[in-house]
Amino acid sequence: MSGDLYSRFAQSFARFADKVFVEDDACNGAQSAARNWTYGDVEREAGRVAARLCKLGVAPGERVLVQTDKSVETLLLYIACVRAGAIYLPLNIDYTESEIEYFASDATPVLAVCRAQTLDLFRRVGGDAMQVCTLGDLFEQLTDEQADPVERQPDDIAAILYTSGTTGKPKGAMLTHANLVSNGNVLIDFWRFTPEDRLIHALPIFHVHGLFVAMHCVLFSGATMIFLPKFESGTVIGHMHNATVMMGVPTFYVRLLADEGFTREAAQTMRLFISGSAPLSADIHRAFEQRSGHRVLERYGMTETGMLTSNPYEGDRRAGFVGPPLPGVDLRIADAETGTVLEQGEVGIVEVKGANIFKGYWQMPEKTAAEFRPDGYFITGDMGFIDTDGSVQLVGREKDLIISGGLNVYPAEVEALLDDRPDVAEAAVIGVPHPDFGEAVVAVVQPVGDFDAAGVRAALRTDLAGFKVPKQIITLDALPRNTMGKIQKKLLREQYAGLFAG
Ligand code: MCA
Ligand code: AMP
Repeated sequence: MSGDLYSRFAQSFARFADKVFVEDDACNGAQSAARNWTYGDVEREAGRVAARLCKLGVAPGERVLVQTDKSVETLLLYIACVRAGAIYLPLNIDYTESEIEYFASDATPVLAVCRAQTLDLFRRVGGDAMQVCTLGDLFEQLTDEQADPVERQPDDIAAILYTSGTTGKPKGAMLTHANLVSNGNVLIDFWRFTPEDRLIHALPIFHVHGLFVAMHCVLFSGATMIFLPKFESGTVIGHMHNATVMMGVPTFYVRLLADEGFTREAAQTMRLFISGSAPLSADIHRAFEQRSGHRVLERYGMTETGMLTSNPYEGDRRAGFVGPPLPGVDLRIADAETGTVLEQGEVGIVEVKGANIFKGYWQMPEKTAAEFRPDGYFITGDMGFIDTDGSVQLVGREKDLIISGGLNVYPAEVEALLDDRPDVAEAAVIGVPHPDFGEAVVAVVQPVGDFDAAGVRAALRTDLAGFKVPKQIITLDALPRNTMGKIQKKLLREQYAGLFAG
């Protein structure tokens, strides 16, 4: 049997052909009507979409850029790309023209699939080199023709997902077929997925969490997913009596707790709640257990690596810990500067190795090399330690990164835009505790002349996705600096820690 991703999908298509794979929620928008999709339906449709991709000239190894709403059609497009041997490249629907322009020029896709409202934008951005069509048009052009699955090698790239960095432009993490197959197989085993499972899917499907962790767990195990357009606590609670598993970012758990409809009875049929992408506070972990009787299982991962650690399925799920490394993952703690491996209990940078670790950054060999140790360990940029029971606790990040509602914001990107403005002398962008998003983006600026914070936020929104725009801009006569002249972000974070409290 081939080790490529579609072959893994095909096992489920064959074994569970008549079983429901996706229960599409009615309100998924224009593309879909509410309906159930069996594994057989999905395989057939993916075959038709793959045939259309071939007609459009998408050859194995070519990139397909996708910025579309969450829908079953988007999911089918993903599966069809894998079937056609193409490289799937999903984008957050919140990305703006300048962001999309960069991804398109960097990844040089042969085809972009977008929403009707951004068709002109994509045509502008792509020029002659990239074909563009809307998801709706793509599906209208389908015929009964099926394309056979294209065999790929385990080391071939299945998807590229962009992640920003502390400096420079976003980097495209190349995820191979072997990366995705190995991680999916480990997870269904570790989290005990069976065909009887029914997963509430309320995450976006342009990130590793929603597309690979949640969706592959369902597809690999022959389970069913209740496919919701987005997280909305009332809707999720409404589906819970008929579900067994939910995966979410900590904000999902905060919002469930804020909803009085979330009770022990509501969660009665659930067997597992999984949290990741950002730290789940020990307080939320405890409050959730008190309310529902469930101990959330927290796990830790990255776009570049897939899932790395997980609290145990059976055994103690420790609040504030992300658990021991998953089977097949080698994890060590090292000194950030020297790379010396540290003893158990010592705090350092988390480094990892395993079949799930990505192939490198798209066309950035130097950046790739810089993030691996000579012995092949990938340097995550997360700081933590390993406890006596082997469980990992993350205590911070070496990288200057804010995680807001499970989405990464690199301060440098926002600071560069602010620093370019004539009404800003200098800016520091920091993350401060936020009751809903975990951390919120805040800008502290030294203004020049008249300064209109609301106007600046609106201007930033034209260049930045909404989640990156500072929730608040604070003005100061001068930014605090240390003796070396460096802005003291730590001091600012302490000073504004209570900004969103209460
Ligand atoms: C939306 N907004 C946000 C966020 N989301 N602001 C900060 N942080 C966010 N995460 C902005 C909107 O642009 C809008 O701005 C305003 O906040 C109101 O949005 P709201 O309606 O509250 O947001 P929402 O639509 O309810 O979304 C919040 C959310 C969503 C449900 C938490 O962001 C979400 O689904 N996050 C999950 C992301 C995820 O899947 N992360 C995994 C990546 P305005 O009003 O100004 O327009 S990490 C990963 O994949 C790794 C591998 C891992 O470990 O999992
Ligand atoms: P991304 O680049 O979007 O894949 O985000 C990966 C980063 O999310 C990791 O490097 C961590 O900093 C963070 N992360 C993921 N899961 C957790 C978790 N359970 N607790 C704390 N941080 C997490």
